[in-house]
Amino acid sequence: MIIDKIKDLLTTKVSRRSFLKSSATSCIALLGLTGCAKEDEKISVEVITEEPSIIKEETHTKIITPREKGTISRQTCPRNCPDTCSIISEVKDGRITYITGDPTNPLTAGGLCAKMNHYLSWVYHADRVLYPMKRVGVKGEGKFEQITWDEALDTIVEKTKQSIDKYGPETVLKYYYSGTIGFVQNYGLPHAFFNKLGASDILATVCATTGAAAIPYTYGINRSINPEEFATTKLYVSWAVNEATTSAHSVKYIKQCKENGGKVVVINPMRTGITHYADIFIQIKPGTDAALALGVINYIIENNLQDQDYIDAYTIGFEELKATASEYPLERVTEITGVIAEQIIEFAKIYAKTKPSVIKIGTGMQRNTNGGTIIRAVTLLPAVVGTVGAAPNSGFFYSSGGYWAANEKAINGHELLENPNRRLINMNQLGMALTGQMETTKELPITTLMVFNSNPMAITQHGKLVREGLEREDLFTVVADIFRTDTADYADILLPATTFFECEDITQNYLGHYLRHNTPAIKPLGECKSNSNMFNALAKRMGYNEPLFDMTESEAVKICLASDTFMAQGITYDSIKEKGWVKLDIKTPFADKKFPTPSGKIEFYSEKLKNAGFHPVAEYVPTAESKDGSPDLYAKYPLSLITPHAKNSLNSQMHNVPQIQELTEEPFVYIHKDDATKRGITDGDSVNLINDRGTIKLVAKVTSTITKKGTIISLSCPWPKLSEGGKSINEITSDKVTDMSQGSTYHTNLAEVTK
Ligand SMILES: Nc1nc2c(c(=O)[nH]1)N[C@H]1C(S)=C(S)[C@@H](COP(=O)(O)OP(=O)(O)OC[C@H]3O[C@@H](n4cnc5c(=O)[nH]c(N)nc54)[C@H](O)[C@@H]3O)O[C@H]1N2
Ligand SMILES: Nc1nc2c(c(=O)[nH]1)N[C@H]1C(S)=C(S)[C@@H](COP(=O)(O)OP(=O)(O)OC[C@H]3O[C@@H](n4cnc5c(=O)[nH]c(N)nc54)[C@H](O)[C@@H]3O)O[C@H]1N2
Ligand code: SF4
Ligand SMILES: [Mo]
Repeated sequence: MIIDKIKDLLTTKVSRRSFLKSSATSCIALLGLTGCAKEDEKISVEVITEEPSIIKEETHTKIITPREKGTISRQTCPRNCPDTCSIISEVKDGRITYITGDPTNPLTAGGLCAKMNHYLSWVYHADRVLYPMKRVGVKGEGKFEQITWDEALDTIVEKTKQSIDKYGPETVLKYYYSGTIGFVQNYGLPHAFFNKLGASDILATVCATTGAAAIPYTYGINRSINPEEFATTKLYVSWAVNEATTSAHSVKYIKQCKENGGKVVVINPMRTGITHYADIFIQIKPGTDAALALGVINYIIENNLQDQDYIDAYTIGFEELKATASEYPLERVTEITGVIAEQIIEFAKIYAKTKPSVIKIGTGMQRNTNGGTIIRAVTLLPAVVGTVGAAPNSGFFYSSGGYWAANEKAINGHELLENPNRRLINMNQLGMALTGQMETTKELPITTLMVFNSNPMAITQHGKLVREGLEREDLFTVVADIFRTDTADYADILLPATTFFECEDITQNYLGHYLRHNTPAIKPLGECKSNSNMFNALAKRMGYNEPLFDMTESEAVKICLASDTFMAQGITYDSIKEKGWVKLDIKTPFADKKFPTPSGKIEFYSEKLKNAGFHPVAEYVPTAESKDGSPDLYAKYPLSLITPHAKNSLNSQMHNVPQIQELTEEPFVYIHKDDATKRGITDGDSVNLINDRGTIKLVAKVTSTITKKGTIISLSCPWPKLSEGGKSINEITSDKVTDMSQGSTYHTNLAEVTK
């Protein structure tokens, strides 16, 4: 029986190799009900040929071959990806037979990225969780049995109420992040249930809050230029970002910039795809960018290359900046950053003299214990050369998230929350919280954990502690997911979530100015429910009867659209549903040179920063795990480990899709040839990556260009159960938090590699 087959698949623990084999055969076995994309349905792809080889693999345009047409509908890729592609899908006999990027949308024009070209194999994956399940094996073993929705909801209600009776509602912890990032299915309706319940919330600082906290000290508010303008700028600085991997559609604008005679500078410890275009590649030591920024500012000021008219008119604190920057002469900056003086000078000159220019402030450098001070230092540069607000293609880009305008607060039930001071658990320290090591969990333990839109066993730092927490027999865990992830293996109740092809939503880019709608292409598979529908069902089973809990997805979308911004631009439900997307009218940021800082000017010197306990201008602070920051630890673990995102996966998603498995190598670590030789390691060796948080096994990739001596790189976030020894990179990453906003520090790790 097919259902037995699915159960079989759901009850076995798999190694990566056996998984590969089993997925391939189970796809064939299960075609028809769950089904994978059939061979003959595979979409032919034509690679954009003029792209350089490393980028060639990223975006694809499809050759649309003549075929029998089905029903067309429009979706939006809701992964946590800046591009938020518009998608067109075709359905025949209730089944999606074809997908493509919407060619009418300028930003995502046509092609989906290499990974999401395989969306059909994801939707119709044989291993999808299609029914509610209850755990029948030990925690983590992955043995489940199908149950009804009634039984699932009743069990959750009973267990949750028992916990609440004993400890109060804050014993329940909601854990979510960005599995899907629509306003309804992520930021909106699911939260109403937790607000009504009064559950502990998470401090959702895993991604980019550190930079978002730092920028306002300088400019008062986060306002980035339109990224489509990268194409017309004269100098594009890629600072701690890996565009070709993490935002495939921004590459075309950088390419156009080059074709228009513009220059490109890359500042990154890792040689990224975009380095192909770089006029200058500054391969910096991780966590040292504040020193580089201050050194460049010092060189500019010493050589009188700054835009003094702009500085006089629109900034305060220039004298303090000058004095602070003078503490960063070339020799000192070279010593800290590992960047030679000639390169610092070359960059300073080109940056001061080329206008317009744009710094793309990436999220990489902020994921360090000193991340806030780094971003603050980098934000000072555009003001020194007077680029902010000067033109549409001038200044900086951090994120378009500052322009998000949906009305999701009207559907998240915040008004139902009785205790606005409910406990907040930093999501970066889930392991500490679940094991009672966090101060606020010592007296009041977490006894019920409800996870949706997240896979903490793969994505959360210090995985060993997370696992210990999830293994607790007195913890009742509910996981809602599309697949039986590592986290799901620890669930007492596993709830089947829909994909975005099966529910409705709206989204906005964090790269660009587009609002997009997502129409369900097909009915939910099996007994899957969208996040909004499942948490509403749970709320009603708890006895909550507020109207919010009867709200449909369409009603929720309509409320989200009823925001002042959207209404002022004449956007209606019907219009966005029909076209799928609309470009918002957003003006050039800071064109009026008004900055909502305390002084109303750009603040080189910030009293606010000083009051928050930081250097009022900027400074270089060593990271908590580095030669200067922790010499003893460095003596034991002399390699700096950074763990950026991977090309063929989206955080922990797509790793289990057969075609992606074929594309992806075993989890590996890049190590410089000198570091490898010193340790007797050769390319392809199986090695241990070790620090005080644990040990994982990886394959060594020996390189002389991708990383420099002293820095090792391993990509995030493979499924532990598809990795050697059942552990992946986040087993050993740091759960310390950043200086501003208590964000994640995935790149602040010292480690050692042994054969
Ligand atoms: N294919 C793919 N795309 C993705 C994702 C994915 O997992 N896969 N994830 C999505 C998500 S959630 C996000 S937040 C974005 C992130 O998008 P990006 O910011 O582009 O990605 P990251 O990989 O986090 O880091 C960017 C770069 O920072 C560099 N870096 C690390 N430490 C430092 C440092 O101290 N200084 C400097 N100068 N550079 C440093 C890394 O080498 C890396 O190349 O990507 C999104 N897009
Ligand atoms: N080492 C290291 N770790 C990192 C990072 C790094 O740079 N280095 N980056 C971090 C960053 S920036 C981020 S944003 C986080 C991302 O962390 P997460 O948001 O947890 O990442 P995802 O893997 O995208 O999604 C988690 C799960 O959501 C499920 N999902 C997808 N759609 C739905 C849905 O509609 N409903 C439900 N219920 N589930 C759904 C997916 O199947 C997946 O298992 O990872 C972080 N982890
Ligand atoms: S992951 Fe990003 S680039 Fe790929 S299809 Fe989705 S939005 Fe587009
Ligand atoms: Mo992220």
